[in-house]
Amino acid sequence: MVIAARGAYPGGPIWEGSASPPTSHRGHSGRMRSSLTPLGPPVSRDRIITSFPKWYTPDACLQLKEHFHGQVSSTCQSRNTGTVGLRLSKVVVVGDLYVGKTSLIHRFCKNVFDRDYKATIGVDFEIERFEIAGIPYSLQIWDTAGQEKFKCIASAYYRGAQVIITAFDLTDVQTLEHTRQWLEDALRENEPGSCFVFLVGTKKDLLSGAACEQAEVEAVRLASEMRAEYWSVSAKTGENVKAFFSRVAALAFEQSVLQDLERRSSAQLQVGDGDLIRMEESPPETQESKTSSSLGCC
Ligand SMILES: Nc1nc2c(ncn2[C@@H]2O[C@H](COP(=O)(O)OP(=O)(O)O)[C@@H](O)[C@H]2O)c(=O)[nH]1
Ligand SMILES: [Mg+2]
Repeated sequence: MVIAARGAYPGGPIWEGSASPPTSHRGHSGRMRSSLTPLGPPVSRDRIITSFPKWYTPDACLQLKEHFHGQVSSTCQSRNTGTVGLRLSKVVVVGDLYVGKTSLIHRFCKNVFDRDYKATIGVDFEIERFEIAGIPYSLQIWDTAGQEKFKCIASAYYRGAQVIITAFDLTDVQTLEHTRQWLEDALRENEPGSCFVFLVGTKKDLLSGAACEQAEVEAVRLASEMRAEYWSVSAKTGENVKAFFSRVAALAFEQSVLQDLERRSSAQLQVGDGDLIRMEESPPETQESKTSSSLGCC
């Protein structure tokens, strides 16, 4: 598999991790252009998130909070989210062939379910723009290129992911058993503890309510072991698809804002430390002038 990468576009968004945009992007040039421009067209109404989206089941969820972190809310209100609005957060979708990964992405991004959709050829991603708590935010959702057939995906696919979605077919228990291995492969390419993990059971429409509940028991147990949040969805009917991706976006957004705040405060601390050392070394009468000149540099 070849992932074409030419690095960040000048003036474009900041690419999280080592994820770089492919140079040619099949069929999405219009979408790319708008998402690369911070002042692009307004996001569609159903991509506007104002309150924290809820989990699917409290038995396997990443957090039970119903509101944005207080610090995140106030940062968003004061529009002080730094570079968060310019970033693309990388989301990778993994799982066995035919579990419905491409269908899930297509349902969310294009609101279609195409039964005859051909197996994915070549690496592909979709960019979905959101507005969360008043701040623009984009997910870059990567689909595999059919390499999952060989149980081997190039490491560049996983690298720099903020979110890992492991998908399995609710009607095929073997695909659930394989999710642990997919997750291991994806985590190996990322910093420990840096990714949100989701376990998603697909094709919910093929099961009765009772059969779905039964399949979910084992899936929820495994999700807890994997420290993943569990969701059952149907790309065919669209059930839970939007709610699921809204949850992904909100969790990733909140983490991005908090990380940005942390980065900025530690940068300020470093500046402060430097001043402190200089102040100790300086004779008392020059302290003030040194402090103001060093702050002026920054
Ligand atoms: N009934 C049903 N079929 C689905 C659903 N999602 C995918 N499929 C079908 O499952 C097959 C594999 O889907 P695809 O998205 O190509 O799987 P991928 O290989 O994981 O990307 C296709 O025939 C899809 O039409 C779903 O939610 N419900
Ligand atoms: Mg596919």
